[in-house]
Amino acid sequence: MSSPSRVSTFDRQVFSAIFAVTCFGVAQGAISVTSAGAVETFDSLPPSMNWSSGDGTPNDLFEGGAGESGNEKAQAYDEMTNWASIVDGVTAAQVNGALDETSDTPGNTNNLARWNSSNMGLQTRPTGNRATTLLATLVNDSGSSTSSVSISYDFVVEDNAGDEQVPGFQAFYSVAGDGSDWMAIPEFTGLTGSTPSVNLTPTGGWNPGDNLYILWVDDNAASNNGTVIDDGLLIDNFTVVVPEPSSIVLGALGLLAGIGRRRR
Ligand SMILES: [Ca+2]
Ligand SMILES: [Ca+2]
Ligand SMILES: [Ca+2]
Ligand SMILES: [Ca+2]
Repeated sequence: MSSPSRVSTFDRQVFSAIFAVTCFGVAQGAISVTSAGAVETFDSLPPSMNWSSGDGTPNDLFEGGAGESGNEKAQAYDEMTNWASIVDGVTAAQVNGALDETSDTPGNTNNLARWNSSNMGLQTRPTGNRATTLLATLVNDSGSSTSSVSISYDFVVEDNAGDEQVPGFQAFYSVAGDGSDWMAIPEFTGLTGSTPSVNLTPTGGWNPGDNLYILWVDDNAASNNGTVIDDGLLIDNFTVVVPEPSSIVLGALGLLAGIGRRRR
């Protein structure tokens, strides 16, 4: 027969295990951005809750319709000037498929974004679709609301012949993730090589526990007389920084808010 103290120890162990699993589950739900920020170096295939791509179903918006030819898909967005109209209504849940994997360098073509185990980064090089999507899902674990969040990464373009109809990525961010609030990120859009950085200022701020979604869309280039002209786009060392909450700054903001309320 177990003594009461042993049962108590067992209970504590069970509780600890449940607590650990619960915490682990929360931490795995998205890229955790603490007050120290976050850095993703892609040493292994990231979980789809953090980094994802289209789910590859035939009627997915970016995959193209089942009755659409390869050329029709590749040409679908070639004249597109308003990419915001394409992502408007797209939910984060529609871009929740796992990344594919490859070790080829330069990266070969695929309809999904991939983790490259040779260069330890994420890549896109579309084929067989309208565009390839890459989604980063962040969560504010800093413990504070922030009005701004800085994001940067290393960006490499492989086989850059400069003849794509829509070069580089079209990039957007969203807090809601329900398709209602995508905002363009010009600093990440149309690039053909650089280390981009941006300071995002989400409307209403970024509150503790909220997600922040970054969406990159890579147009599938229509072939030039049968020649594949799609560049390979590579992202590495994805870095997120949130400003340190300062009691002086918070105090000043509170004061300004108070003044604003009195003036209304
Ligand atoms: Ca890396
Ligand atoms: Ca492209
Ligand atoms: Ca295209
Ligand atoms: Ca193509």
